[in-house]
Amino acid sequence: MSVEVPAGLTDLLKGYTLEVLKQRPADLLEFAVQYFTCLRERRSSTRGSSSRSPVTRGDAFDQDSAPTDSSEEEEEEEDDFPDDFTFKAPPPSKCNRRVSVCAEAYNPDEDEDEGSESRVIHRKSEAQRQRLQEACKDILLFKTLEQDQFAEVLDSMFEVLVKPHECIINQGDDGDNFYVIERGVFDILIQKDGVGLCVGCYDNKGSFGELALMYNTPRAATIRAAQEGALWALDRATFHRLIVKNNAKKRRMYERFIESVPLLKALQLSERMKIVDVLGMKSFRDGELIIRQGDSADCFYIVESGEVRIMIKSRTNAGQRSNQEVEVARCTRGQYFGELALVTNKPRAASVYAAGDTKCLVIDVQAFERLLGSCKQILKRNISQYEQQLVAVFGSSIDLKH
Ligand code: 1OR
Ligand code: 1OR
Repeated sequence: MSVEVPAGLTDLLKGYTLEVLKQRPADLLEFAVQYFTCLRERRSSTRGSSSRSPVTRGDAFDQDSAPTDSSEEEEEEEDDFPDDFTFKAPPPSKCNRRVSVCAEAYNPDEDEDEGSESRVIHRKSEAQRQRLQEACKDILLFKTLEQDQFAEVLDSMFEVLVKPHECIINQGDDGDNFYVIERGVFDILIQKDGVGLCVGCYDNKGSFGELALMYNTPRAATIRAAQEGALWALDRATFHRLIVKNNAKKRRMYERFIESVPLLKALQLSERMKIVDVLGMKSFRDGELIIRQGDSADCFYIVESGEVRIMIKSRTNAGQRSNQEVEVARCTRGQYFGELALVTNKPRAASVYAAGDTKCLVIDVQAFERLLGSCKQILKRNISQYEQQLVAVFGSSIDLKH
């Protein structure tokens, strides 16, 4: 029995399949409805006008406005599939509840329809799984998850390969995914007076894209690949279900403690809670190295319990650094360390070890820059005290701030 395949069917299905593979939607049926509706609208708008006027349906649609000749247009009409048609699925309708940038945290407990039925699993090869695990092992937002929640996060993540200069996130857009960096350098750009200003970068590690998903705000920055790279993405629904819900728990756990940290007293409650939302917790055993003098810095610590020893390599008579370490200070509950290298943009000035079992809250450098701006004066004042101490201990005058 021979079956005639209607003209255009193959292209129609191929287009849909390609978009599914590219965008990996959580709900294939919902995506199909959106995709084909959009395609139909595109077709009627093309038929309705002799020229290819772009469809204006907001951010969700992205198209090539390259002009084509009339013969091509005829061909398209025949198979019902315009070849300049590209489709970007609009985020789920919840995303339309856009609020202002300084909004309070979105309350996950109000969300009822993000239950386990919306679970997405992206199959991975053993090699992919290992690369994913390696990329995620130091991600602070994952540090306070239970083991099974973390496993679910890993199951839901999917690989995204990026080309040089590709914008992964555009400032002002709605949030779709949260990204963990496997490899590559990514610039952080902020629009100022119509110009994109580079305010920092991620160098082969870290994560971005959490803010729009946590607070239901437009993307706060543009993230652009400086070179070819690889990312792991976590879709918005899974991020809400696992990370944002976990944040509600984190707030309950750390609210009191964070309020008691002297450094953070200058901040407003909502600012302190934003710190809680992005912090991670790390435990260290007695004697474990937390920071190594001379290393480059990517985070800041607050001691939650236990104690740490700050050790500096002493100098020889000739002024050379010897291998002998001298204890110069200790930090206990509520005190912080690891700010100096972030403020000065220099390598770590001292090594830090756990003295007994110790727990520290950890904030990454981007969140430090973003959230602790108003604490910088206090930080700088305390850094001046290090300098005086340095002279007292080593008899040399070193400016730690520059
Ligand atoms: P998002 O979902 O808003 C853009 O999408 C992401 O860029 C954002 O989440 C953060 O993960 C990341 N200010 C705002 N967002 C930043 C910043 C940042 N850095 C990284 N992101 N600042 C730069 C700090 C070095 C403050 C600039 C004033
Ligand atoms: P960091 O990012 O350089 C090591 O990483 C951290 O140790 C440093 O930030 C400070 O947070 C912390 N001199 C240098 N670093 C110190 C000192 C210190 N104390 C704590 N840190 N001095 C002790 C002053 C009481 C001067 C040493 C002679």
